Amino acid sequence: MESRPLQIGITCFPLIGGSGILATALGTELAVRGHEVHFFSYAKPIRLDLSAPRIHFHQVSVGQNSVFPCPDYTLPLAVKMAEVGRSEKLNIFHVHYAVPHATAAFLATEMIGEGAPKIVTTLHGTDTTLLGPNPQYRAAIEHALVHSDAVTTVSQSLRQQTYETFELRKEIQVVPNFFTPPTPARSREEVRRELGIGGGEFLVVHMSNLRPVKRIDLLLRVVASSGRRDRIKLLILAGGAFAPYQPLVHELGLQDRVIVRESAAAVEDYLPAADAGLYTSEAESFGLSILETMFYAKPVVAFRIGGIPEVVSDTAYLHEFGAIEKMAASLDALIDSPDAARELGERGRARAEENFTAARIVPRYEAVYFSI
Ligand code: GMT
Repeated sequence: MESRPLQIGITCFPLIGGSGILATALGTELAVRGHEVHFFSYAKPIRLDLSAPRIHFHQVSVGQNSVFPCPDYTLPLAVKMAEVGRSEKLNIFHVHYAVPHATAAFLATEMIGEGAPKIVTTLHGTDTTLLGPNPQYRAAIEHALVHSDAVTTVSQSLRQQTYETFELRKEIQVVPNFFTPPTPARSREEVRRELGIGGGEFLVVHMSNLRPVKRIDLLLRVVASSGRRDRIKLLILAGGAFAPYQPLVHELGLQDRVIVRESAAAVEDYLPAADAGLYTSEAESFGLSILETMFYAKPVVAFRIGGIPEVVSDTAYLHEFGAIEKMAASLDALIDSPDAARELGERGRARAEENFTAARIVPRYEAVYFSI
């Protein structure tokens, strides 16, 4: 494979959410490998270290011009990408999410004209699953994909769904997500003390942005259905507001079982402190949080949906969507058999380290760049 340094523009959402986290990790790794990496977003991506060599950030202001009745992001983003694309002689625009990023990349390349960067679009889920079927967006997404030089998805499942959703006569490559577990800053004991976890209590962790697709209602119902609910503490590392779910916490009598940490909690501190991970999404193209949980050797219980089986294979307890009682029984089994739980967690870690490291995945993105 060719290996000269490239000038790469990465456009992503900056908030807590799988796609932005993955895009940030990818850009960071690419810079370590000698590429110049330019990030475009309306705010600094949450895990981006601006002091790292070869990392640049171009903030895009949301258009609030008084002549427009509504704010606009796509055009200012396209203009910024065109400006930097031209001045820095970018080779690649790698956009995460078709809407609006691939559309902005298309406009930017039209503005630049000859020698414009090639466009790589990575689909993370919502473009296909939520926006794809929506007639207000469908044609725009399809246009952006058709005009991308390469399209990737984060799982086979999302690739298949994308072909079923759009009229695409081009190859979609699957490049799975990766994760590099940071070293914890605090010990397991310290974190469990902070959380008030008593001896004999079993700490179940859930990390997500709490969007409706994460089915926090089912998450709470699984814990409420457990035969060992009085031994469980559920730690929710929330990338969104938890307040809307408080009434259900009370209805299920889980007030003293649920602990919430909102905003950018240090997952590398909380995951080692946990005993298992619980994920109840109704759709998940990959499940980056599940992969993060596996990297810290914590056994996972989840629904068998979307790309999750590709991530965990046989290293987790998977159940048909909605099978709350069975999920609760799996949690109980983990609580009752610490050795089996440890073994399952270790197998998850081995699978994660074998398949989903930066060393394995980043060269696959580089290969996509050089192929176009
Ligand atoms: O749902 C989220 O957590 C956020 C969302 C995003 O786009 O930021 O996540 C999607 O991309 C992640 C990274 O590829 C995947 O791990 C998630 O499975 C995917 N979410 C859904 O498909 C619902």
